[in-house]
Amino acid sequence: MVTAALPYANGPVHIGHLAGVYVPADIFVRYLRLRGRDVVFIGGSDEHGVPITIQARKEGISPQDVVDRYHSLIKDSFERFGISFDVYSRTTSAIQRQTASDFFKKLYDKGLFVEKENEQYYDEEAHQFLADRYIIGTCPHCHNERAYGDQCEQCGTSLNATDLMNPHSALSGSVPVLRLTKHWYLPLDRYESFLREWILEGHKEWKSNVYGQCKSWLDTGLQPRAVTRDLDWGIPVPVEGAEGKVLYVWFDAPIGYISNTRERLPDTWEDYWKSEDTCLVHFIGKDNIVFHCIIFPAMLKAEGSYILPENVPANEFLNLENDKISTSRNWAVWLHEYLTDFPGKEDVLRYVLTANAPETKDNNFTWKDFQDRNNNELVAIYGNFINRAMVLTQKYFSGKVPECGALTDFDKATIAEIATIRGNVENALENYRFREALKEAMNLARVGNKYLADTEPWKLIKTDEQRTGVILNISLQLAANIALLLEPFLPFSSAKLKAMLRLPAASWEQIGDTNLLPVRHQLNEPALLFEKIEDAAIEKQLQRLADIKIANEKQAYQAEPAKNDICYEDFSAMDIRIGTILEAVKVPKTDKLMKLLVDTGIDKRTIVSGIAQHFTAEDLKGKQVSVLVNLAPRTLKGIESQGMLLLAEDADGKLVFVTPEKAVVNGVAVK
Ligand code: B3M
Ligand code: ZN
Repeated sequence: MVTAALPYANGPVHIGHLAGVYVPADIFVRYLRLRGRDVVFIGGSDEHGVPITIQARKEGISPQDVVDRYHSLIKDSFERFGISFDVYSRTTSAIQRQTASDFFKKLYDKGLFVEKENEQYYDEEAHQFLADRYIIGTCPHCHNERAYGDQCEQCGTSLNATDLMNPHSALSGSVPVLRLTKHWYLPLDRYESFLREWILEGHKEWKSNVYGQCKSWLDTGLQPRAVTRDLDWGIPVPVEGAEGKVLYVWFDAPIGYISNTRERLPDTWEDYWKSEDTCLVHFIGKDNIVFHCIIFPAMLKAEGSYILPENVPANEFLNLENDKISTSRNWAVWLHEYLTDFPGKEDVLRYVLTANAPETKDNNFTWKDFQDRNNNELVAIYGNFINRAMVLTQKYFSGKVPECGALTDFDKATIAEIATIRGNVENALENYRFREALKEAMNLARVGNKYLADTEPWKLIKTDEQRTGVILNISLQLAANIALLLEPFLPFSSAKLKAMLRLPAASWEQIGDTNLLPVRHQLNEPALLFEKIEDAAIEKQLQRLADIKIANEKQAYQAEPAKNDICYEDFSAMDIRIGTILEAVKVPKTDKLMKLLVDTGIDKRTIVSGIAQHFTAEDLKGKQVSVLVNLAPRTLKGIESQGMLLLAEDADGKLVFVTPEKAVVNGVAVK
C-alpha cells in the first residue's frame, strides 16, 4: 500500500511537488509492479481546510468551485507526467465523508477524545468563529500591520491569534470578540510511550531527517490536539452538540487514503489496510512528517483495526533558482505550463528532478542544470548509445538482430555489468535512495557507450562482418535491458525504446538476460529518444522568472516612512554635482569598499564608496553619477574620501546610481 500526500486543491502543482513526493513514489510503485508485487498506489486531492475557503472568498466563488477546478488540473498534470496512481480521488467524495465520520464516531464512542472549551475569536458581524488565518492584526515582533493569526509573513514568527495587536476580521473587518467554543481533542500525550517505542526503538532504519524530526517532537512532549474546527467547509462532526463544526483537515485528509482505496477496491480494501502481511509506505514532504509519523499513527492505533506505516520516506524541499518555491509569489515551475512549453519532455523533468532530488537536504532546481542534464546526460549518454546501436544495425544488418557467436572476455565483462547494476539499482530503490538508483541505472548506458567506443563496429564492418554482428547483438541486448531498467524512472522513453526494439513483453526478473531480442528479430526504424534543448528555450524560462521577481518586488515594496520637514536652506547647503568616474579599484582586504577617482568638474578627487558587491571596476569606469561634493572628508581604511556618490537601493537590495537623464558637462550642479 503506497500513498502519496494528497495535495491541497487550492492551486496547481509544481516541480517541488513532483520532486518531493510524486516522482519518487511513482518510481517505487512502477518498480514493485515490474517485480510482480501486489501493490496499490493511492493519491487524491485534499479539498478541505481554511486556505481553500480563503481562495474562494478572494475569487468570489464557492469552495466547491475552487476544488473542482484545481482537482481536475492537478489530476491531469499527474496523469500526463505518468504518475501511475491506481486511484486519484478527492476528500469531498461521499465515501470519504462516510469513512471519516465513522472513524471519528468510533473514537468518540470509545471515549478516546477529550472535550475542552476554550476562548476563540468570533466575528459578530459575519456570525462565525474565525480561523487563525482570518484574523489580521499587527505583529508584536516587527509591527507589520498585516500579520495573520497563525503567522507573520514579514518576520516569519509563528503566532497565536491572541498575540496580535489591533486584531480585526478578514471577513467583515470588524473587531472580533473572544467567545467560548467546544472542541474534541486527540490526547496525543497518551500515545507518547507507544510512539516512542514504535518509532525510536522499532524504526531506526527510517531516513535520518524523518527519524530526527520524530525524535525531537517526542522529546519535546506531545500535547492533546484539537481534531475539530469551527468552520463551514469540511466534514461535519457527527455528534450531537457539534453543529457548525467540521473535522480538522488533518484528521480528515489521511483518512482520504483509506477512502480512496475503498473507492477503487470496494471488496478487498481491507487486505491492504488491516492485514499483517501488508506493508504501508507514505511518500510525503518534510512539512507533513508529524502528521504521518505521529498524529495519523496515533489515530490508527486508537481506532484499533488498522496497520501502521512501515516507512515514511519524506523528502526535504526543492528550491527554484535559489529561492523558496511559493505558490502565493508565483515562484514555481507549474506542471501544466511545463507540459505546454516542453511537450513530449515529461521524462526530462522526471529525470532532472530525480537526479537532483532533495532526499537528504534541500536542493535547488535551475534551468541551466535542467538543460545540462538533458544535453549532457539524456542526449549524450542514454540517447546516443541507443541511437548508435540502432542506426548501425539498420545500416549493416537491415535492422535485423544479428547472430551472436563466440564472446570475448570484454564481451563477457560487459554483459556481467548488467546483473551488477541491476543489483545496485534494486538495493538503492528498496532503501528509498532514488537519486542513487537512477545514477546506477544510467551507468548501464555508460557501459554501452564504452563498449561501442572500444569495439568500434563502424571500423570493424570493413574487415569482419561476423564480429560486427556479435557486437551489435550485445549492444541491442544492452539496449533492451536499459529499457527495462530505466522504466520505473523514465517510463515514456522506455515505452518508445521498447517500441523501437519491438521488445516482447519482459519483466524486471529478466534484466541480465542477453536473449531478450531473438536473432533475426526485425527492429523498427530508429528515432531519437531525446533532443538537445537550445539556449533560447532556457532563456525564455529565465526571463519569465525575472519578470515574476520584478512584479513581486513591486508588490511587496514598502516605502520608508517620510522624514521630518526641512527648510530650503538645509537643502541648498548640499552641493551636489554631476561627475564622471575615471578609475575604480577595490580596496584590498575589504568586501564592500571601492576606491574611485571622480572628475567632479571642480577637481579630480578620491571617493571611497561601499559598492564593491554591486559593481565591478568595469561597470563603473566612465559612468556619470551624482556626487555630494561638500561632505566633510572622512578616512576609510587609511584612504581619505572626499565626498559621496548618490545611489538608490532597489526593493531587492540592489544599488542603482542616480545618473543624469542625458550626458551633461561635469561640474553642473543638482538643485
Ligand atoms: N494537503 C498538505 C500538503 O499538501 C496536505 C497533505 C495531506 S496528506 C494526507 O502539503
Ligand atoms: Zn512580524
